[in-house]
Amino acid sequence: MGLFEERARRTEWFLDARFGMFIHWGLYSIPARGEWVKSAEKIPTEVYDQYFEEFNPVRYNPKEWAKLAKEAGMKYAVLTTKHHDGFCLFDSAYTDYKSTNTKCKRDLVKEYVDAFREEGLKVGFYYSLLDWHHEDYPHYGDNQHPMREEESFKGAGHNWKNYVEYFHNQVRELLTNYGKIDLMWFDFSYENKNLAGTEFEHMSGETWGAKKLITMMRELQPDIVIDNRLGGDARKPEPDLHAGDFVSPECMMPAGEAVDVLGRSIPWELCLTLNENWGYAKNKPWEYKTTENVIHMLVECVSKNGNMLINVGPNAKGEIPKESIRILKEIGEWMRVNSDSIYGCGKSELEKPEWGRYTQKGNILYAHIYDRRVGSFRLGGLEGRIKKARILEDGAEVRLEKPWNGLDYPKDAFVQLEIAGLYDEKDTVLE
Ligand code: FUL
Repeated sequence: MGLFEERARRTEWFLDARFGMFIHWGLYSIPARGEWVKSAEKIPTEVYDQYFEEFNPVRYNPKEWAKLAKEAGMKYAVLTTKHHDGFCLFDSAYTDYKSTNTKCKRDLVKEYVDAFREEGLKVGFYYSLLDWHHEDYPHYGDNQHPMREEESFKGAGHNWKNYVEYFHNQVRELLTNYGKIDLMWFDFSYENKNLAGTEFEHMSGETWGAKKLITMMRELQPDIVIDNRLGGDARKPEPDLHAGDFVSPECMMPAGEAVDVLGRSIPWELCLTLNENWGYAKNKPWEYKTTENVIHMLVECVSKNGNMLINVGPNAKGEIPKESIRILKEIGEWMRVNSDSIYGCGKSELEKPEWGRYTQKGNILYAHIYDRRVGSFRLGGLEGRIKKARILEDGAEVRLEKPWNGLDYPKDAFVQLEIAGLYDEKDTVLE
């Protein structure tokens, strides 16, 4: 089996799931100014370490998080096991900078894995390739490591090999000590955007020892789905070993589906914040996206063959912000009656309609009508092809007006239409 086929096999559940929860949590939940705070505010390590001394999330109850994710209709989750600040939420043998050494003394990752698994969700790990705590990681822009762009990335005074060994060891721990792990979300970000166009712009798989890493990962967890942030080209007909199983656009809706050079669909996932930050910040209610907006983005992703990973940033006590909970519960209400139009669905060959989006599963077309004020719609390209139309939420018949296949759609009802029996069994070509 070629890499392309293997990827298709591995990502089957992922593509079916379509919707997941991202969780950004760590020491930065204490300053509550986002997960980049150490670098953004140039906080020296001794000062930042005060948060390490203090960290004690007494209300951390991942069972509640898992219930919420499930209620929202999410099928998987991804937790930051280590973000850029280097703090580990798991009991690593390779560092003291870990949750088990804080006041709480808990392996937060273990509890997360157990809780989410128990709710029947797939579990994923986020792991940052950056590390502002490790002495061999040459970083740029904070007080201790002022910008030294003239140095090679491997930087004088930093033993890059040691760092690579360190993080490979941690990945091994993560994929050995917690049972079956479904997804690995590596992250790399430029600490200084001025690096664009310099020799540091493109971190190659070689930088991360990616070949060796992926080989080890596949031995430990043959079916694990891995993102694309280790570098490598996923668009090649035979993708690089470390190119990853899916593309990971961030907070920016792609114009269309992701395809390789042969035009074949590549799995992708949009990760998105509910507010302005990934890590906890004291966001004002008006800084949150509306529920309707998030649902539209989910539909948009699916209509382009993509997934959506919605972020929550629990606070220092271990709680997901109330505003995020409210939005997720509202999404859950929508998913309860409309999830057939999401799970296992993908792009329709029909053109994007003006009134909303289509998603499709086999010969069932889901018309997501956004504009609540209009009572009837003309469905271009479907003349004579619709056998019946029903409202997904309540199964109510939608009147079809021949010969145009216009739909007499009830006003003010924000629901999805399920148009079943779109074409004959053999007739799979849409005009
Ligand atoms: C970025 C990171 O720098 C952000 O902090 C966040 O984790 C996001 C998902 O990826 O690259």
